[in-house]
Amino acid sequence: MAHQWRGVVEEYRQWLPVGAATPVVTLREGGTPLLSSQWLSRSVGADVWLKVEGDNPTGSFKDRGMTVAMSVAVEQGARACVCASTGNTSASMTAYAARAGLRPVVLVPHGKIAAGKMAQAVVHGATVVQVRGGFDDCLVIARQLADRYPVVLFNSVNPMRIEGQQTAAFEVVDALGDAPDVHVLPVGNAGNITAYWRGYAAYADAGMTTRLPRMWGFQAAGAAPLVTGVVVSAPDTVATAIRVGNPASWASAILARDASHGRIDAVSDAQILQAQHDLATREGVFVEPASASGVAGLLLAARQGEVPEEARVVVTLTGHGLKDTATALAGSGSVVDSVIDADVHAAADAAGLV
Ligand code: AN7
Repeated sequence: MAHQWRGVVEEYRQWLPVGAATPVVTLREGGTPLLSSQWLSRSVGADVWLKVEGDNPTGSFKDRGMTVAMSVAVEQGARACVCASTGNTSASMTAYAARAGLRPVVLVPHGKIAAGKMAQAVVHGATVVQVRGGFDDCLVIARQLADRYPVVLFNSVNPMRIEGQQTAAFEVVDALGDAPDVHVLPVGNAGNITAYWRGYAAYADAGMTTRLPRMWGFQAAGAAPLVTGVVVSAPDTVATAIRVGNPASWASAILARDASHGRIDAVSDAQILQAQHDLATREGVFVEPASASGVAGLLLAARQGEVPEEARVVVTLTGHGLKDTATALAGSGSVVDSVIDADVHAAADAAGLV
């Protein structure tokens, strides 16, 4: 039989805290494309690659951590799971919970998660609780529920999540033959920048790479506590996935930034939406707004003259554009350009071919 990618636990078992007896709960996540970007390479004067994490089973990078966290939770006898989420963690946790037979409970900020993500949690059978508040309020409650009731917490404060998310860094190195010079990604609750840094460090320690990348994280300007150094009490951005005012992995994100001689900066909503549009029209890659913030940040750094010439740069695109079509289509006016009778001449006319 032809080879099939086995999912990150089997592909990277030796690097992960799973044992021979751990029942592997997988949707064959990981193994995502690393695409060369001609557009960005030309724009910033470097060798730019896109790690397309929207191609994971539930449409975001969260699946990498979820397979490890769910497998370990099942091994330990968990019956129910809970998370706070801006949408992707809940989409992923509920899918893996369905596969494992656990009962999923999700806490989301009322009215502030994209419709596609909400649909995923509902369809996978979750109990969805909308909280009047933001993600940070949801996370406080999720922690308290896990402390007081028989339910396991699946946010990235669960260390198994970070363990699994390291595999994205492993895949980048396995594809390129070494670590890049710069790794760029969006930052919200700051679990992923933590995970990539640990992944690169683990590979470097084992002699799998000759260098460590600079970690460049980008937050949305209205939700940029790691840039300003203070908690944002009312974060706001069109990129709802990274609408976080008090990141759980604050300290480890700062560590990744400083140890790598990197940076964490902010990009505006307008820059995020422009980058989303450009990725879709120039590269054929449709990402959700949060996922475009790394690209917006790389372009910003290039305008500031801070992208090293000829550097090899990898940008993580964290989630799929189909999760939030409302935001993608807002501002594009009518969805269709014209409506005609079923007639080839009318079609040619409408298409501007005559
Ligand atoms: C598309 O789903 O936190 O800095 O609850 O969905 O590791 O938080 C999502 C985060 C970037 C930020 N891009 O990653 C959640 C959640 C997308 C995301 C991030 C998220 P972290």
